[in-house]
Amino acid sequence: MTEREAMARALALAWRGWGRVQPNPLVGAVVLQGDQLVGEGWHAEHGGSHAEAAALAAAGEQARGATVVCTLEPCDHHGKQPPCTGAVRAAGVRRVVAALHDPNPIAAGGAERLRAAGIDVELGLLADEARAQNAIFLHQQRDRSRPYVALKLATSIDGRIADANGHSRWLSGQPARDFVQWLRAGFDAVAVGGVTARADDPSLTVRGALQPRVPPRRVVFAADADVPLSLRLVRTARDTSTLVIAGTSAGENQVAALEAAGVGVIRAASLIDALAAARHTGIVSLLVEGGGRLAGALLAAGLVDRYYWVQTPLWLGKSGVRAVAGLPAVPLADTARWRVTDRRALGEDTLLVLDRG
Ligand code: AOF
Ligand code: ZN
Repeated sequence: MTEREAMARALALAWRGWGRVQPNPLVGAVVLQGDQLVGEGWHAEHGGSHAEAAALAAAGEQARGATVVCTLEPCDHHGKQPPCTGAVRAAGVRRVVAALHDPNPIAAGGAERLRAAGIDVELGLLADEARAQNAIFLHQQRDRSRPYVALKLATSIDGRIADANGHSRWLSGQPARDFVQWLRAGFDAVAVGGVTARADDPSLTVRGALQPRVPPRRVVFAADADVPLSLRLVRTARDTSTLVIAGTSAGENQVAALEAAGVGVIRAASLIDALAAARHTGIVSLLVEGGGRLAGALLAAGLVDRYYWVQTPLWLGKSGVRAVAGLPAVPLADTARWRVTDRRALGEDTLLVLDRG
C-alpha cells in the first residue's frame, strides 16, 4: 500500500465518526510498516481516543520505525485526550504524513514538535479531499459569525422540487433518502422555509441507521412566523428542539403561541442576521432542505457553502416548483464555477456535492 492509498483509507475511516464527534474533527489514521498496513484507527466518539492514538494502539510493537498516515496534523495539547505527539514519539514512529495542518490554535504545533524530535513530517497529501471532509470543522475555526450552511435539494431532471400541486413525496428513491438521514446526523440543525414547513409538514428528525450523538435541532425560516401549531415540527417541539426565525415585524400573538407550544422564536431583520442568531444559539452547521425560495435567497446572498444535489430521473415540467427561486441573472463571464467534491449513484438517483468556488 502506498502512502497515498493509506491516506485514502484514513479518509474513509474518518467518516465513521460522522454524527458522533462534532464539534471535533473527523480524523482517520493508518500505520504503515514499509508497504504493509499494521494498524488503523479513527476518532469514533466525541471526547474519546484520537485517531492517531487508536491506530498506534492497534499497531502495537509494529509501530516502531513505521509511518503514521493521518488526515489531520497530530495534536500537541492535553485536552480531553493526551497529545498525539506524545503517542507518536513513544511508539518510535519514524515518519508522519498528515493531510491537513491543524487550524485549532490550542492543539496545533504537532508537526514542529515532531520534527524537533527527529521525526520526518510531511503535510498536504490529499489535502483537498481532507478539506472537503472536514469542511464544517474548518469553517468553525475561521468564521464564528455564522454556521456552515449546506443546501440539500432533491430535484427532477428539469430542476423541480415538487409537481404543480406542490407534491414532493417521494421524488428521490430510498437509497437517496437513506443518504439524507445519514447526512442530517452530522449537522447541528436542519432547516426549511415556512412555505415548505406548511406544505410538507416534515419531521426533520434522524430516523436512519446512524444515531447522532446530539440530535439536530430543527429550524424554520418564516419571516411572518406563520408556522401553524398543528404542524409536526410544533407538536413535537418538546421532544426535539424547534426554532423559528421570524422577521422583526412578525405578529406578537403568533410568536407567543409558538413559544407557548415549546418552540423557540428569534427575530432577525435579514437572512445574515438570522444566521448570526442561529450561530449565537450554538448552531455551527446548518443543513437547509428547501424550499426554493429559501434556497434562492441563501444562494443570492452568497451564504451557501455546499450544495448536495440529488438528481432524480424524472421530469416535472414547467408548472413544477423550481428548485431555486429569485436568483438574480448572472452573465456567464461573471459566474464562479462550483467545485465538484463528490459525484456518485444513490440507487437510480445521482448525488453531486458542490462547494462554492
Ligand atoms: C479529535 N480527534 O482524532 C484528533 C483531534 O477535544 P480534545 O481536547 O480531545 O482535542 C480536540 C482537538 O484535537 C481538535 O480540535 C483537533 O485540533 C485535535 N485533533 N481531535 O477530536 C482526533 N486527531
Ligand atoms: Zn490528538
